[in-house]
Amino acid sequence: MARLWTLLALLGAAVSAPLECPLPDGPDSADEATCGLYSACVWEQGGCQLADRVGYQLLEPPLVIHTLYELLLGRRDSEITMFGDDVERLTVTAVEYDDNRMALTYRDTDAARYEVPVELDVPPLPTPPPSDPQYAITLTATEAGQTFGVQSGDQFIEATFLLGAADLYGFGENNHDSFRHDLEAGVTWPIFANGHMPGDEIENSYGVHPFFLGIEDDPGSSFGVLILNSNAMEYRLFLLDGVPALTYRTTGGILDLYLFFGDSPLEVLQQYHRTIGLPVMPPYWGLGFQLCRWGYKSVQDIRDVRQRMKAAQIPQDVQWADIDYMNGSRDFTIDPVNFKDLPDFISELHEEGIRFVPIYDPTIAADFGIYGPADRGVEQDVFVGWLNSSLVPENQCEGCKDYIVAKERTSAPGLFPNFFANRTLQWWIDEIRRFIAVAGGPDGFWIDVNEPAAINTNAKGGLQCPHTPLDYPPYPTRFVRFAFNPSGTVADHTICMASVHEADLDGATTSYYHYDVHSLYGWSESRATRAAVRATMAGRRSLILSRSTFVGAGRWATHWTGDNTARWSDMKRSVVGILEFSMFGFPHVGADICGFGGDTSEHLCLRWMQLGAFYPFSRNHNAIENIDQDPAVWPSVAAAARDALGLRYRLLPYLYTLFWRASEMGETVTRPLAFQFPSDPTLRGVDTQFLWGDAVMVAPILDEASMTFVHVTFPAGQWWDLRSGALAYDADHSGGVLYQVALDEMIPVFGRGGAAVPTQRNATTTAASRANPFSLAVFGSQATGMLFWDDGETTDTFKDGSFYHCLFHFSDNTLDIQVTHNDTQWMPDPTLSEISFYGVPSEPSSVSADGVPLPADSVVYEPATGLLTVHTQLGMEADHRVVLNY
Ligand code: MIG
Repeated sequence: MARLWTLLALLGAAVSAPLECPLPDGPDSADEATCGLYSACVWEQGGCQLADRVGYQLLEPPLVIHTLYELLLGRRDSEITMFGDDVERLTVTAVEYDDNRMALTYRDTDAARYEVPVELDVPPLPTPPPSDPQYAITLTATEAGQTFGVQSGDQFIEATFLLGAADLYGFGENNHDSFRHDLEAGVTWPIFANGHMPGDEIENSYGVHPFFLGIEDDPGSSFGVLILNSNAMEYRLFLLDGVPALTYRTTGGILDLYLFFGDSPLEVLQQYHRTIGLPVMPPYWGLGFQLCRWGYKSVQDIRDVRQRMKAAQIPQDVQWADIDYMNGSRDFTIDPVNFKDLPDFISELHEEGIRFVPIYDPTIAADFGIYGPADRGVEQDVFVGWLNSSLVPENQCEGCKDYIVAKERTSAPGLFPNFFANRTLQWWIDEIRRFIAVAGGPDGFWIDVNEPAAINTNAKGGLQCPHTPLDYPPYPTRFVRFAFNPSGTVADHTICMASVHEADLDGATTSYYHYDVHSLYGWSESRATRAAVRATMAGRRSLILSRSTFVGAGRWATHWTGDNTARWSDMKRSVVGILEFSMFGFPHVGADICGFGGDTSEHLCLRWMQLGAFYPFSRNHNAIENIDQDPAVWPSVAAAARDALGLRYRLLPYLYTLFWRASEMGETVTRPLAFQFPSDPTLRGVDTQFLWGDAVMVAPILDEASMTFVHVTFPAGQWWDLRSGALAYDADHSGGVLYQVALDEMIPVFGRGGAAVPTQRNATTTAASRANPFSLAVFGSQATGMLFWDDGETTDTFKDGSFYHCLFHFSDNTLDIQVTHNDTQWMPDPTLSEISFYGVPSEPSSVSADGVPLPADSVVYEPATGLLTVHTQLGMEADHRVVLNY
């Protein structure tokens, strides 16, 4: 049965509660005089509110052509306005794509406007009628004269929607304190790519993801909404007369909504990920532990750290290098003194089976004559330019032409590659190829500060943006009012909005104002860098880590949550960030373990290493001024890291299989309890624990006040403690258990009854662990699971069929291993050498494999826990049956 989900374009008359007028200086600036400046606002009951007659009304009866609905709207009262330049007529279209997806778009009927150049994977029109739609479009507005509370001016659009759910998640990138939105608090959050380090403020962060999800009811019926817009925007989720509502404001483009409906939050996310582009499959080594810091003084300095990691036997797969390795912070250069032997070091790492990933900033130093990338860039005209030459400042650097120039870290002023142009793409690929030739090949690319960041814009000593409406829009959003926007402008910490990107990537030639595509800078650089990987790395997956992201960039890049601080509160918030990015289609995501800014402490770092061992992207990273915090620094942290990363490395075959499912089917890897168990409303607010897939649950310690205990919430079912092998919880309802966890103990991690989880003996690199035989953990009396396995390195293995896949099924004391695909020419056939059955009530008289009883000493039963361990030698190229005989 189709569920009714109500998305109401606010009907002025239908809602009795007043809506706040969007005063440019914020609601706190409201006084009668200010309010009186806007004919769209009225001063009532001590507040500045939108007048009743704001909005649009239906001009003609709606047009319905099969799956397409079209409504023509006109302004309700053309005498009143907020900021002028109102769009006179709006065409609203609703399109039914299929059973789970529809779109709702508001366009200016009479003029083309900027639309986000990110292509979504939706069926071409006309679509056939959905057979079993999970939604219903009801046209209540059949009468001419019906009003719509959308305001649309040239640089300001506002709409308020009533939502059919109070459990709402998503929207970013913001540093939310909780995963579920607090509608009572009803905070207005800005969204716009911004390079400021996230703090405790209400601020917009690095990336832009105007996507949110609501869980409607107890069974878990859910919806998702993407508002495909890239201009500076803000949103407020709140209660309007007791009804969950969203007020959305943006400073340009159009209102372009994509709606997703499903029986569960996970189904909705799957629809969303399929639509925006499935996430990239990381290389296997990308799931290993990674170490970085800003402030390595030399190659020898990194070698020393590497030595102490080895001595402490802490797993490590990737060594990173920050801007320290560069000569004068210039991309594609190597410090000729302290990092002279970087190429040798990269080969040393490779010999050990360890990968190397260096950083790149987008800013290209204007050091003409001594710096090839800048010379070639100018020659090929690859940089972002001013809107027109009259805006070029008088002190423009020599040779900088009409390009926009701003300072980031480089000694010389910087130019900004325009990644929307094909010529820039060619130049970028060429520079990367040259660097690989010199350095001997980084394995991945860390593309930093691509909001893009610049220092002191519109403040003393920085780039000054001209007073045009692009840099000074009438409603600049809440962004300009947060404490760390010192200039109080939209271009704070970036380049001017009045600059231009020529674009010819997808054939059509056009040009975009930076104003419109600012938040796509990281997206476009991620795309260009992925193209460079394809062009230079011969079929290897590589790894691209991007700070700024936009809808769909998960197709190309991994994300980390940026410059956190070494505080317990930041560690706790990191779980929210990871859950949000897995909603946004970035399953490979992590936070800087032990904290980036500020000195960490032994205990914080210990608990953070344990949590971080379960970040999908697991990297310890630190800022330049701070004490060393690699896990080998303290014996206690080293021990904790060995244990936690040991478990991570054992679980990697399972984690890797989840990544395969994410990249092929749009599933999530890290999940909140609420999304996996949506029929239990008591789990909706849990954001201090998370799941890997549906089988493994991590309960980290996140508070200093409870440094040695954790209160674990268990969803209904059976859960086994992976540390002891004992049954931890068994009930048909959710519940809580308090765990004491001494500082030298591992945080609790659980396996879910019903799951069969492939594992592998751990080692200190994935190169080594991948060569070990497999194991299997079977939880409970009935369980299912699967393994996906390939060379871990080559692109498109699934598409090309060069992979291994099998299914595990356990019931009636019988485990079946069924091979579904086996093209393993690229590696020796995998072997299964150990099976752990959790929760076996009594010792079997014998265990047989393929009908042959195993020797008694291959079977170990622990009566105290019910854990039965079976040692086998099963070649995984063939099907097998293992039976517990009684
Ligand atoms: O202006 O490259 O978020 O991870 O260590 C700071 C130095 C630039 C910001 C990144 C951080 C990195 C730092 N970068």
